Amino acid sequence: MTISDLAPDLAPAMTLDDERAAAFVAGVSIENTGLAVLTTLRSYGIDTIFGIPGTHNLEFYRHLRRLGIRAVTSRHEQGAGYAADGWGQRRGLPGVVITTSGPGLLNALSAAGTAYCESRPLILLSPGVALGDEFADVGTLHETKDATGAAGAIVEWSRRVTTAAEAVQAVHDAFELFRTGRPRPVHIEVPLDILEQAADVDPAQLIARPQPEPSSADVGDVARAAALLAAASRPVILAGGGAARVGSTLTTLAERLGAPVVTTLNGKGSIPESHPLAIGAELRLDVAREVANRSDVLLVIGAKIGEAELWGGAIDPDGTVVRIDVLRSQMQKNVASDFGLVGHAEGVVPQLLSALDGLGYQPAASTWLDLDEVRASCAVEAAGFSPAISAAAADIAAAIPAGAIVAGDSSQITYLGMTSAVRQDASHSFLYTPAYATLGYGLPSAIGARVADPSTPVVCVVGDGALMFAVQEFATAVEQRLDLTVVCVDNSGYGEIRQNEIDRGIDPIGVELAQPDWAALADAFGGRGHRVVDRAEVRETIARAVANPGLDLVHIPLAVYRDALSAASDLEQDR
Ligand SMILES: Cc1ncc(C[n+]2csc(CCOP(=O)(O)OP(=O)(O)O)c2C)c(N)n1
Ligand SMILES: [Mg+2]
Repeated sequence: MTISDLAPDLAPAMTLDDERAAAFVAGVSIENTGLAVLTTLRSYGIDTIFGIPGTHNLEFYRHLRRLGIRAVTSRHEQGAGYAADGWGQRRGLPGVVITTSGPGLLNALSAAGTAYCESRPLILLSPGVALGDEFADVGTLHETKDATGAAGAIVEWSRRVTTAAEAVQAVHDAFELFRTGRPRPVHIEVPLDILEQAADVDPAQLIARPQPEPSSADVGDVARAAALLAAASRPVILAGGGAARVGSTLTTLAERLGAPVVTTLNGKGSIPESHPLAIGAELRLDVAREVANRSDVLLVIGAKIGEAELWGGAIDPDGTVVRIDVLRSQMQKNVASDFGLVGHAEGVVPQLLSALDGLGYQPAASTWLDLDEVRASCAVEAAGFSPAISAAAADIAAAIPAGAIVAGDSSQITYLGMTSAVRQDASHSFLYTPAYATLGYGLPSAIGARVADPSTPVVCVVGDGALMFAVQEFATAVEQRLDLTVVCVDNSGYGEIRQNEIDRGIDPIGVELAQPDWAALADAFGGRGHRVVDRAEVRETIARAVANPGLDLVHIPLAVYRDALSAASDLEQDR
């Protein structure tokens, strides 16, 4: 971080680490609280914000250019929240959303709910009514009964500050939470009068505070866990979102133990899925759960293992369950554990490796079961849910370049198709919201990822229903000149819900939906639309769309895969 990052026009080449930094900030006049908050965010590395300007938040927007912060204007605040999520996952920083008061903030709350449920850091920054105007009910612009209370019901904490110093402190507290606790969203509300006032704050307070190293677990607990793992004959690792930043030591641990690794959907790619020990993000499949259930020691790393992972049944092995989590309160969540290691996975996994070395543990020569067979059985089981979706996903995955970021949504093409069909070798390269499952996530998260990481191809693969929840964000993608490919798998409506209705004996209602001319729609936004009329064209069309700069949309009517369906009942299910 250099001062020039903070204020490029003012001081080109100083680093924040030296004394001149303090001298520099001491000389900065902090025009208002908006500048104080944004300078603090900038010093933590935030160089992009997502949001929509409005009458009340302009004293945040005023300073963005000066601080070298890019403003990405979404076309609805929910999209800003999801773009911030995609950006944050790629950057390893919290995404930041700036909304206006009242409705702007409320529009972002589904994204905040997602961040809470999926344990992702996110900062919502909004103005609020002036001090003393709380609950006034006098009809001021955007007046909301209790905006902080509304946000507070969704996020980890929502703080209505009363001074500039409190606002700055809230930013520091947010980063401390993200680093030391379970990463979850926060909301900082700055009352309008405070936002506009000269900030009475020591400029030195605007500099990012040192971030603590990832926490490690109690050494005695680690030794005990290492002894259990060393003695295991059927070890298995189950890695969740909390393992996403462990890096290659997770693979090293798996190799050392000869342990197959299965991940949750948020943990997808935490071990490269091309690795011989990787089963994939397949917990919802009986075959993968059975591997976990046959283990004599199951090491669960940073995973809550929510309902989306356990469609098919429970994880309840006869052997010992050892669990690593940053919070002790998570140790019994959804899977009972015998032994907990409290600490960050990035800290504890290396500790386990050292402890195994300390025991003189001889690395396993091989793993204890045939993982080629397991992967093949997973593929058969996954295809059984819907042959048409599976066939489509296989074609789409084959056309996506290796290393691309794939964004999904709460559509069958994601959870019945792409989760299995696409194998990711890195964390945070499969953007999805498995637990909160909000429609409208895929497109904006893909936009945020591309803003954060312009050198990695991004392909968003979503259903027609999901895309319509966020279709206005095509404008954002075009305006930001992003190179992005969107694949819309169109089954003429809410296929999953239609099936749910049929399963409950309800004559389908509200689920068969008129479709726009999707390709023409992409053209209308300034992108390029591609129509697929035969399944033989799918791979080549997607490859062409990916190669083409700018926004491309490939429309695939699922009907072109009907020939992949073996029975009339399946055809009915998949339309
Ligand atoms: C915000 C929101 N509203 C409603 C739902 C309920 N829902 C879950 S799946 C689904 C259908 C999604 O349609 P599409 O993306 O086309 O996927 P398909 O089921 O057709 O594969 C709906 C309406 C939801 N998940 N999120
Ligand atoms: Mg659909």
